[in-house]
Amino acid sequence: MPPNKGIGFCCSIQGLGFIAIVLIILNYFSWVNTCKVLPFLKPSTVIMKKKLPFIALLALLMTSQQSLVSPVPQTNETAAQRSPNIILIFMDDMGYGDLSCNGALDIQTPNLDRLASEGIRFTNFLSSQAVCSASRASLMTGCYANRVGISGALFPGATVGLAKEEMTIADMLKQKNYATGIFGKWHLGDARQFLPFNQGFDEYLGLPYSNDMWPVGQDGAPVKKGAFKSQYPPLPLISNDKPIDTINTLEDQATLTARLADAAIQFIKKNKHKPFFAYIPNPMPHVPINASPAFRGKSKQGMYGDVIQEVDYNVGKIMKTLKDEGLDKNTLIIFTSDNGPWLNFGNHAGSTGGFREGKGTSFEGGQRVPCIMRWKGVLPAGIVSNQLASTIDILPTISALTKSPLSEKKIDGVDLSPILKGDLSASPRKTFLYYYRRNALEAVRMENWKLVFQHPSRSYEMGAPGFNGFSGPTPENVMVYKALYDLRRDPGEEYDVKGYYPEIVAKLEAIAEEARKDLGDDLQNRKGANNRPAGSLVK
Ligand SMILES: [Ca+2]
Repeated sequence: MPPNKGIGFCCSIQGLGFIAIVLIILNYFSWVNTCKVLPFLKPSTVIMKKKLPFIALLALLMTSQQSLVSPVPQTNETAAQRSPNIILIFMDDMGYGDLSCNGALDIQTPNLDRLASEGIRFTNFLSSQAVCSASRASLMTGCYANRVGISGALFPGATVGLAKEEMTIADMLKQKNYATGIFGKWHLGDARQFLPFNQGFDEYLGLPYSNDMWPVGQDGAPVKKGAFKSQYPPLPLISNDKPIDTINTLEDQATLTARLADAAIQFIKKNKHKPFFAYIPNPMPHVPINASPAFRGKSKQGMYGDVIQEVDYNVGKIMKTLKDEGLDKNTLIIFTSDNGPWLNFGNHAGSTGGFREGKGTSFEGGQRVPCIMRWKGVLPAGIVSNQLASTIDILPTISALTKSPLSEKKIDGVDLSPILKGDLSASPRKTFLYYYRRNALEAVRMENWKLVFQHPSRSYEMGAPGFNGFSGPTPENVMVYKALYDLRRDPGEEYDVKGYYPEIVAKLEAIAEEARKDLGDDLQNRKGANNRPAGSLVK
């Protein structure tokens, strides 16, 4: 029984008793007063004894009528009417093409495929920025990351973090008394004041930043003194506000996926009687990757495939827990990724599914990510949405589904509910801004059109990637020139058609100009009017 149902029941009993007593007293005095006006009637004890049960019964009947119009739902509540539990699984560097249902070769993801077949799979879903901290700031706040002052990937000991004044999904759901837990990588500031317990989460088990921010080399051995990574402390595993363990070896890395999924499952079981929000930002498949021994050698795509298959297995465990606990029809599961694959790690990176470039770029390979949403019995099953949508839309969509008030501060996400109701022609998101680096507007999108502005970019196309955990070269300042791509015919962003569509270019330029006034643009040395500062340790 959900808690609000229990509260409603208790309230109506208390109200019933209270109103009955008031009515009995009022009726007694009214009887006495009537006797005074009509002296042939006598307020004798005998008459009152006969009258009281009748008055009490009348009072009870009246209060029963009262409870029928109570705003608290008492019976026949459907899953759609209750506040749904939310499970948000957020992968790290997983590519669009890493799921069987998105065309992966030699990686089997039967549980994620089943999740998709029982819900909605998005094909045009964008991470807000192709890098960890910026992407997570957006997911948590429903804002472009530059609006909330977060960019890039924060390093251990960062003096900034997500400002406490920003409303996270957890803060938002706390307004509706959700139990909130995070099981995975936070990466929005590792100083105590920026940790999840200061951002609306009741429980936290996980890493404060990326799993490669440790004093260990790409060969898996501790780095020598003076090497770049020797500045990093041992990688802590944090429980709530205290480190409880350190991740020192590749074998330790292999334990993360199962350990965090098991903690999430315990949280789900513990909170099955109340609405809960479980945020599971999996540290894998960000390098250094490793799978539990039971999964090694099981995929045909080497260690990377093994890691994805272990993630898939644990998603299946979470799905089974929901079914066993009777929570299936009252839980929305969202599965997506923070950015595209880190391609210079070669066979230890994922697949973009054919999109151009990868993580750390504003091309589609950096930002197009897998996304599945399932809420059994409420969302339509087995549909595919090709409409434009983004991780910044998750917060306002959860707000709409749970009737949780949004922040009073400006946000950028839109409510995807029309799509979730099965209207495949609904397109709540018309445009998208591809900001990257600190505050550079590298491209804008309107429907199928993407206008890329001239900017220096990372590129993976300059040489062969690395192998078996070792990285290849990634030049960061390869100049990209202004171009218009029609993603409908050219999803790989290969040929520029701006000469054919000057009116489309003009519309996209106008969208960019509005964005520059609002949020600024480092490429044009423009300051925005509405950027908010990150939280800072420096006063
Ligand atoms: Ca990432």
